[in-house]
Amino acid sequence: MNPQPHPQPPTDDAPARELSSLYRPDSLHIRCFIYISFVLLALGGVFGTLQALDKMGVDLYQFLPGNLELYYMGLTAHGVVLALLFTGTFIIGFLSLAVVHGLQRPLADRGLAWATLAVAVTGTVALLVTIFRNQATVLFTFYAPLKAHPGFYAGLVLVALATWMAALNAWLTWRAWKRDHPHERTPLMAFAALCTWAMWFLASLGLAVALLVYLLPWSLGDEAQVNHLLTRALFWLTGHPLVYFWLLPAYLSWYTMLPAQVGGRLFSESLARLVFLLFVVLSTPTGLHHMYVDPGVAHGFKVLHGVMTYAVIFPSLVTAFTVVASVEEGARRRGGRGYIMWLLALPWLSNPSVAGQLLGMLIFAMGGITGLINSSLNMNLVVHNTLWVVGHLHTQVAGAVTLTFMAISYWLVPFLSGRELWGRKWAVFQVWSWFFGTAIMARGMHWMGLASAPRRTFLTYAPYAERFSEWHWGGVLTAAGGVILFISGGVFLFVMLRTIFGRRLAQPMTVPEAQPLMEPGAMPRWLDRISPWFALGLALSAAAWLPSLWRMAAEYPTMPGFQLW
Ligand code: HAS
Ligand code: CU
Repeated sequence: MNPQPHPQPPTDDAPARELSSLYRPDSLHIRCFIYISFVLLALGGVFGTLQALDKMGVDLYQFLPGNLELYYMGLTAHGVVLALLFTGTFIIGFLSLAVVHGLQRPLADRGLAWATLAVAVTGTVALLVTIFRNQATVLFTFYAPLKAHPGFYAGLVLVALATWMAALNAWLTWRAWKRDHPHERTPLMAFAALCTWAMWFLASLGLAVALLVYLLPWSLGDEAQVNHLLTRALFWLTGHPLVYFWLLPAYLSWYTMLPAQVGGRLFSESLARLVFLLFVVLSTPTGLHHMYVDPGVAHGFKVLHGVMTYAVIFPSLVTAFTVVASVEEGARRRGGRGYIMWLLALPWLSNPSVAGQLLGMLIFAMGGITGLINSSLNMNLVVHNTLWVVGHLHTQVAGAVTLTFMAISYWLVPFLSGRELWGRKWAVFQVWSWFFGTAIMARGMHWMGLASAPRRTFLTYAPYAERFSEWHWGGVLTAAGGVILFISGGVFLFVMLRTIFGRRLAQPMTVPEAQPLMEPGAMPRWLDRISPWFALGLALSAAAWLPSLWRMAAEYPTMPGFQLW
């Protein structure tokens, strides 16, 4: 494999094909998704700060009016709005752009694209209304037998449907492209987006069954009882791969965009494709690692899912190698030298889009290690249901994923809106403060979790809390990190607002797109096909889940629902 000559000199703002009329048909609805995601980020973030302060014994809820004073309602809002809605809306917008740019054609069905937006907004409104009317304080995992208003489950159905509609549009666009280019390989950026959609479609079948067959009819009163173990398992069938649905768009950026942004090339396109395909196969047969301590789940299946979880770590380890190698190549082209000192040649302080993604990767490596600990069957017994898990999830989804989404926004919003990025220095401050805020908050949470502090608990008024003096400094760090994140999130939204309503760009921008270092022709054909891998993923998931689900459905007792609020 010969390295290809690199046509352009290294720059911070990556070169790419310039075809602005290409994006015009889809630009508005993509922008709608991205801007809605920002509003949701602001809404969900406020509750996060209040929760972080509670860990230090500070209760700001008491000053809020109406239902907003309710901790567990706020916790539900925080999880649903950030983990499900902010991520979902940003991802639909961003993956749509990746498909359009990757295939160099507008989305196949513009009507479907607008219908996707309408369905997503309707679902979001249904969720927000039921949560804020305090009719759905069931947290973002909505475990039965906690019973929410039917509008809550209907909202979830609509949001899931919107993701399927976006996936369908991506697939229709690819099919039309394939008709015109029967012998060409799918360009990597589009391929990565399509793999993400394929993985998510397979994964979300569990959620669809849980909602449509069990939870919605039960909340409507058609069924008096619910099988809570079965619906919880169905939730985790989707719930674990859901985290990869958040992660893979970040990977898409790290693989196909970031190398160009640092003036380098993608180390290996074959490895990149293999990573995305392995996520299609391995993401779904893993979710019982969230139920290691649950009774009623056969031990052998817990072990199997544990082993499969270790298998799905492999593509992330490959990513650590491939992406860092690509970034290193860029750094060396910028004059970086030495084994480690090349890192200094990266634009840590001048390019917020690059710095944010690099910092996201750094924090992701830390969260990956805590993920390894969680997935070990016996270690999990120590950390399950403690604040440790909350520390882990914040390094991953608040750290790696959200920071990467913010970093992407620093070029994406100017690109889509045709406006100059306002306040580059503020943006640099923002990504660094988000990094430190997440790291400090997660440090506090891990610390408290190891000292047995429970998750999902209003600790300020927990009568036992004051007996645990080891929680004190962990709580202070958690609160301090939460406040830093609040400030950083505010700066992000301010920069975005000033950008959206700011000065027009002097020159049109382009989408950063990394060229491969190795000859693309050397890539084997089997790395260009998704359907055999999808079939393998389906078979593995069926083997890993169906016997357990069958037993739960047949043998586990059902019970009526209740409301704790
Ligand atoms: Fe997790 C719980 C295991 C990844 C999110 N996880 C959660 C929950 C969430 C979540 C939200 O096995 C809580 C759910 C709830 O409410 O109950 N997780 C794992 C494992 C991985 C993992 C093994 N999680 C994620 C990702 C998330 C996420 C990604 C969101 C985006 N997780 C668990 C388990 C539980 C769990 C158990 C249940 C715990 C319990 O008891 O409840 C792996 O996929 C992680 C692999 C990642 C790596 C890191 C690779 C590093 C890279 C960066 C390279 C950069 C470097 C720096 C080295 C191995 C790719 C170079 C620097 C430069 C600047 C150049
Ligand atoms: Cu998981």
